[in-house]
Amino acid sequence: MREAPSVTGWMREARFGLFVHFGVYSMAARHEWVRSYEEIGDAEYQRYVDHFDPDLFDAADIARTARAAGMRYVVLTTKHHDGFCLWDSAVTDYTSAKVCGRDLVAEFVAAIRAEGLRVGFYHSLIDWHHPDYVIDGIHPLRGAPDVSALNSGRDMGRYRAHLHAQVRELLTSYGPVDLMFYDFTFPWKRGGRPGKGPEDWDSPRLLEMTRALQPGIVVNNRLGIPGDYVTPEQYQPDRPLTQDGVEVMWEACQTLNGSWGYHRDNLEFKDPGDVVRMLVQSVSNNGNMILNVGPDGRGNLEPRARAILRSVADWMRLHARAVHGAGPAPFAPPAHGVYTLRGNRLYLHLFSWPFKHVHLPGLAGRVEYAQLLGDGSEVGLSSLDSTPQPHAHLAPLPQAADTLTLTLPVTR
Ligand code: FHN
Repeated sequence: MREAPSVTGWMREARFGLFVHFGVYSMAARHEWVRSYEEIGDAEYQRYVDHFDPDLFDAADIARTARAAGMRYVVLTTKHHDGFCLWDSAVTDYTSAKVCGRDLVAEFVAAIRAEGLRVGFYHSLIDWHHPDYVIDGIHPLRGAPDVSALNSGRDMGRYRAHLHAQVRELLTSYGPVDLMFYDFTFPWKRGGRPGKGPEDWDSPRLLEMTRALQPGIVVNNRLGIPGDYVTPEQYQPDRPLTQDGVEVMWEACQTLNGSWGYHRDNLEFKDPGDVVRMLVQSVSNNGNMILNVGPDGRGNLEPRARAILRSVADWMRLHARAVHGAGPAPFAPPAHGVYTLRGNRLYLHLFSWPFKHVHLPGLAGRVEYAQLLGDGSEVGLSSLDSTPQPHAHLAPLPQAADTLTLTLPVTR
């Protein structure tokens, strides 16, 4: 795993990104894998394509929402597993440009750059629509005969050429691209599904082309060969991640409600406190978090997602300095929180408020000044002593995961 300079240069500074899963599956409004889960054939799936009209897809709105929430990069699904492309590809008509006259990738790139954010492309290596893709997701019409008959005459070599051609289009048509999120490689059989190995994509050549076309780009690890960062999926590492004893950059990718694509009837959303705790926990372990939104069937950011991002924005407006450019601290945090460190400022993110005082193991006498980050109010050092101060009583936390700023003496 190599750590390209661009990773330390901006990803560590950014710490927080927005993932956007949008496509014709958003109209099914029940999962981006709907075509596979419900074994929908091409002809039946065409109804979503034929009625695709993202009139409320507003990339500028997405960019503003991301920046307000403290997100410094945004990653858009250029094509998900169903093969439908959000850009004007020359190698297929299965695109938003052909269906509704809009190159949504072009709109996205312009808006994200205008907001001063970094551009990321998600690109699925899988393509259930392409006539030569044979690995999985080829579902006959319900009740149709033998699948192998469907696969006859398919040529993965032709599919690889198509895949590389589309990546070349994306990396040569929209100016500088900061991040590429390829998805996904899984070389082992699972649940009767065939594996997807790096040889299926010719990953080494695809990675070489990616870097040649976009020299500063950061690439994830889902080509099935080492990239610039690893991508824990919907879980939070509880320590910095290493490979062969070397620390690697990681980015936890998280959903708001367990679904990447818009899911109308899924009501189990994380609350803003969950998001904030996951974010600072990522940073405290030297990682990033990318949080997903799934615009609805018209391309609109649904109200439930907007409300959560607005609350996260309120928290980040007061606490961004404890996230952007921050990282792990060389101290063991107290049980009810995590530390992030930036310069000589140690940030203690308290997830629950201790009844009487805050234990700061190993910091007794080393804290020069302490304040609540949210309102800058001083916190008496006596409350922070590592020895219990029966009289010390800190004000109750105004909100979940508020943060004490403990300014350590500047090392002389
Ligand atoms: O199958 C996809 C899934 O739909 C989604 O795009 C996630 C995002 O990380 N990636 C794959 C599952 O790991």
